[in-house]
Amino acid sequence: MARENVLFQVEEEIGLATFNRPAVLNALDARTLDELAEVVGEVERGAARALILTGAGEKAFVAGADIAGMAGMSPTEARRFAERGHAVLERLERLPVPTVAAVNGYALGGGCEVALACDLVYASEKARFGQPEVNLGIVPGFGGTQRLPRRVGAMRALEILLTGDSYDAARARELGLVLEVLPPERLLPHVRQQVKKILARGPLAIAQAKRLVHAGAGMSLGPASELERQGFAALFATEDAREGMRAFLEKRPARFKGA
Ligand code: CO8
Repeated sequence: MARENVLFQVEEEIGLATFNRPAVLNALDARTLDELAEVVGEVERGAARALILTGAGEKAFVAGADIAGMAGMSPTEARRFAERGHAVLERLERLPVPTVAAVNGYALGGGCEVALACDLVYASEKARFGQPEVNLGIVPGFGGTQRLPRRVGAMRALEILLTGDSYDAARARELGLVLEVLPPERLLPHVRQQVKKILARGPLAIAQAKRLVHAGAGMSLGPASELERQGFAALFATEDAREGMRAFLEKRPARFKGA
């Protein structure tokens, strides 16, 4: 079946995935999660050197899981739905290339959880963030109770999760959910600019930095530091590390090959 709910295009090696159900503010149903998994699969197979995620339409990035689809679920069906969401967001998080959420509007519930699974989050002035699940009598099921405290700290996460409040972009930045807030028309150009800057660096080093941050987050400091020592040493076997350091000493820009 052709993909409709998540559009995907690649320009200058940068993938752009657009959640595309504007009539329901890009809410995530099972098909949308499957289409996102397909897009992540394409990037895993080398389709793009970075992935930007955004939402179609004026109003929303993703306004959450599809409540109409969830309303009649049994606990078993809810568990399967949560497993589907977790699986795709874990694959998104583990991509070796940088992932960036360009949050153009509502990022609520599952939408906020998608942003939390991205490496970097930029927002338009129109964005709103929140985990409103408690208003529905449920809790986040796509990683929000775990990634949110890791990103903003336990107390801030608990305030967000327990009140169900939503936060404008400026407040979301103060909370640590967002790096920068931009006028809507500047959001994607700015994100592309940031991505291009990253892509000019050594790709193996970028993949290693991502891997170390994510793998180390669940470990205690001792084993995590050992992981860093291994990752640091491993890069010294690459041509890119030789080239990067030689280029510095020769006062010229480095030419990385990803090898
Ligand atoms: N699911 C389904 N439909 C939605 C959703 C959603 N999450 N959000 C909006 N829509 C629909 C509306 O029903 C409406 O449809 P219609 O035009 O047919 O009435 C259309 O989108 C436009 O929305 P509104 O008219 O409500 O637009 P407003 O500008 O008035 O309000 C809001 C915008 C504030 C974003 C409002 O739509 C809203 O509160 N939406 C729900 C937000 C929410 O609660 N999100 C969290 C959902 S729960 C969740 O994400 C859990 C994730 C983990 C799941 C784990 C599985 C077990």
